[in-house]
Amino acid sequence: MTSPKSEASFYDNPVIPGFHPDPSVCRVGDDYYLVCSSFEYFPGVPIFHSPDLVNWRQIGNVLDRPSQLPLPADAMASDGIYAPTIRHHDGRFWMITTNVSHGGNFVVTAERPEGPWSEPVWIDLPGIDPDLVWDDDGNCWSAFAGAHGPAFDGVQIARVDPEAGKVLEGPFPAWAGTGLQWPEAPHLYRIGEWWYLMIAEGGTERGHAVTMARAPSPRGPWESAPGNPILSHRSTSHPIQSTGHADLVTTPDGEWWMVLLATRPVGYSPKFHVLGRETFLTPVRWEDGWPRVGPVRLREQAPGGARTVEVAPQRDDFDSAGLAPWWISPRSRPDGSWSLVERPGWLALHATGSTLDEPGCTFLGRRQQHPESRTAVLLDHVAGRAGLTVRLDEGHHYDLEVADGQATVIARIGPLRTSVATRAVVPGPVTLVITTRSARKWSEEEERRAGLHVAAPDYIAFHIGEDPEPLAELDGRYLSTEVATGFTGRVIGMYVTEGTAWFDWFDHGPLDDGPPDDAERS
Ligand code: 6LW
Repeated sequence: MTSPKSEASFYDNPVIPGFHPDPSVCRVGDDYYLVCSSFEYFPGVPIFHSPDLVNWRQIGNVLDRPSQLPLPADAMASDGIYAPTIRHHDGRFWMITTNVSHGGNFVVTAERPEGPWSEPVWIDLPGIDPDLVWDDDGNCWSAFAGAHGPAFDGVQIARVDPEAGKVLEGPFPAWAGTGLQWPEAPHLYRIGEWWYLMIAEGGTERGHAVTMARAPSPRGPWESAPGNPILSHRSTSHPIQSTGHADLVTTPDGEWWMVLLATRPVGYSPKFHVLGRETFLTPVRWEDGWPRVGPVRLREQAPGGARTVEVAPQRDDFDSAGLAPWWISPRSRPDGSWSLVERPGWLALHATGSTLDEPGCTFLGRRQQHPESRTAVLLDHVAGRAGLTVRLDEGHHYDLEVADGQATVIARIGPLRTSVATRAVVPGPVTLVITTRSARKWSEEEERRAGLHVAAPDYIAFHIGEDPEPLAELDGRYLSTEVATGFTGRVIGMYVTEGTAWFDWFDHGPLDDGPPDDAERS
């Protein structure tokens, strides 16, 4: 149910919060479609629809069959599917991306954006971040980030047949950027008399930048934009950082917009980010034949025609025939490890023998989408070991686990695994709650007694039922990309490592009670 539509004059960034990096967007008539990287998670390449570039709804996943997403059981965290490109041409949707764990670059197509998408057509292009664009003669060109190294550290271009997966010409070196490290994320656009090549360089962390060149043809010669980088927040104190990996789109009225990845670091020096790289939107204006962009703002003037709509409820009662598209699992979701029919209205998860510390554990989760969030589940289990966890990967997760009639908070940080707190609970259905909060500070009295300033810029609290007193509170820093490294972001989900567990509902949304003030806690 959404509220009556009203003209939105502003929108808030990120437009797709949570770990949704490397966005690529296209428009078909009045509708926009956007895809993101998904790495080791299955299903892969989430696809979103928007009527206005501001309000996005996930309509499925492009790679929703194991045959489209072969991932070795031991695929490393943050491997798998890197950056995708989505385009619409000749009445079809085209998506090209890279499976760095199996096979490399491939293309899938679909008549409708929600699918079904085709089986992969593998294409013998090296490198990552492949793009697709067609010229007026029907030739298809693909720019991609060449394998970094002495041969050519930059973007290459090839003329391809994406239907057959053939390389028809090239690849040949195109442009190596302005000299920053890691030239990647290329997108080619035919605009007026020019071919524009937009890339990211500087690396996907704080040095990230968007740069651009143009040429009379995809074969070059490439002229670097006089104002490069056309966008970067590097070396600024801006609350939005790592701006890069962008794609351009026009509205039906001819406005130019850019989607890009960026992060929202928290804390002090050094800052850290926990939601991964998120999808942001920013306006583009053209001056003297080159785009001018940024700075990217947390609140921005909306595109013409944007509407204010209610955010869809984030609670899942598991009373549908299938799983909602935002549910993801690392590497695979084996048949038999989950069911929505064994106990109508309940999700059943069956252990596979693996634990959260290794690939193969039965886990179903969704991206954490709010810096301050509350996630709750109702768990019923007769015997076994199950719970709710917030994870970055097998080496970095905090678990609220129920087994043998007790609830235990467990912290796994790299090689260290610690049971933090335990409390007996009544066997039978129990509500597990994980909240992520910011700016947990000691009281002045606590700081005075300890003689030092202490703060947890991001922390995670674990509650049983509606107990206001947490079973434990853990520092969120250890579940950040700066600690875990990698390309993903926090995912919060249900798991079982012994026996079977039933979950009646799962609710994830912004924390509505705000961070507890010290008075509540002292
Ligand atoms: C992606 C590359 C990058 O392929 O990191 O931010 C890789 N840039 O373009 C994974 O996201």
